[in-house]
Amino acid sequence: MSTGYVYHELYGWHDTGTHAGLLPADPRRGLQPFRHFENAEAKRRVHELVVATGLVDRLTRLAPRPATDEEILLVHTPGHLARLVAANDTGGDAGDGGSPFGPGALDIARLATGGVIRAAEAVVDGEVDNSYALVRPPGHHALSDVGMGFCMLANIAIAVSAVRASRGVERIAVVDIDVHHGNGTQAAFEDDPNVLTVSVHQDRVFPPDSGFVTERGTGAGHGYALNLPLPPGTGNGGYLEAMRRVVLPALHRFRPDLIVVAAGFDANPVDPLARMMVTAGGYRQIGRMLLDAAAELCDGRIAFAHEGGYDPVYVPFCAHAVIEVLAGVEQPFEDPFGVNFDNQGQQELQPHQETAIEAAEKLVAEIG
Ligand code: 6DK
Ligand code: ZN
Repeated sequence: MSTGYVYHELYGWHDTGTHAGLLPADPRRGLQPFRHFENAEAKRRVHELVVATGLVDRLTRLAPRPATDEEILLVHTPGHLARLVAANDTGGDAGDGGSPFGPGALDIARLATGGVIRAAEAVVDGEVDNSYALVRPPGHHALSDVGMGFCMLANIAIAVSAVRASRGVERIAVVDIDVHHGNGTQAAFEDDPNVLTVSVHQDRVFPPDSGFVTERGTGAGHGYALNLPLPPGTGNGGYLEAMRRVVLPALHRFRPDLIVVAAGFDANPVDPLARMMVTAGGYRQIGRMLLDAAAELCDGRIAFAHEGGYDPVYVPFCAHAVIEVLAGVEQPFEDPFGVNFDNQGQQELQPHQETAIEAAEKLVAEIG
């Protein structure tokens, strides 16, 4: 068993500046400078935990390389790339005013995308059994012609397109468990029946007007985009039921050659950007279910790419649990917060959560 692991110090150097929450700091409006929600801390501390517990010794380090123009243009328009190139000396914003970056950020974004490509290629080539790319900036909101939601380049969509082009992998399923809708990945493959995108997220958080269960892909891709918007407050019970009744059956019907996971950890109980309650123990079980599905469906070929997750204290335990599962660690490192978070009220499936799950469950049968 070997698990590929991508991390680069430069991921921590991507500078999102001083924002007052999600708005540019502005004393005239009472907006005090503060670090942007998407800062290095949570992700750097994931890496530090992976090193400090010794988990890193059980992983195969994979060095990322920058994604090329050719790879980026598999998903993005020349105009989008040109804008990022033009802003690379000065810094700028990826598109929505909430996705700032400093000088040289495109170089780091290329290394993040290249890291996800490396993680996927290593799995497809059989160099490793599975892989985890702990990258920054994130990617699942970036559209072909514009960045948004802290994302500059569509890391996963580009990696999926790259392994299809370079390795001839035909059918790829992307499972997005970030608490926000994976709108960018969905858009990239909207009309493509060979890429299944499944997104489980908190109902209408970001983008606030997408991720509805009625969004199912277009043209030949109809049925191959699946969305499960869950109500705020959903915990381990609701998420595991969503896995059992929607995500796993969808994967079994689709029969992918490779699974890519958009691993966001912002559905945790103390995240500043969402209102869910998935604990490290919950993430561990989700990771286990996805790994088992990969074993059954595609010789275990599964690559994880890190997305969101903003609490610097708790996110490391959530990601660490998933990486342990990938590496087949038998004696897991104990999540010290588990005793508190695992036993909070309404961790079990609630009726209104089940209603949301049923709506998506009905659509699974139509995946061919
Ligand atoms: N932005 C993510 O975790 C990113 O999915 C979440 C992005 C949430 C942005 C919320 C928001 C503004 C606000 C003001 C102006 C513009 C944009 F991509 C991931 F990192 F994974 O309201
Ligand atoms: Zn997110």
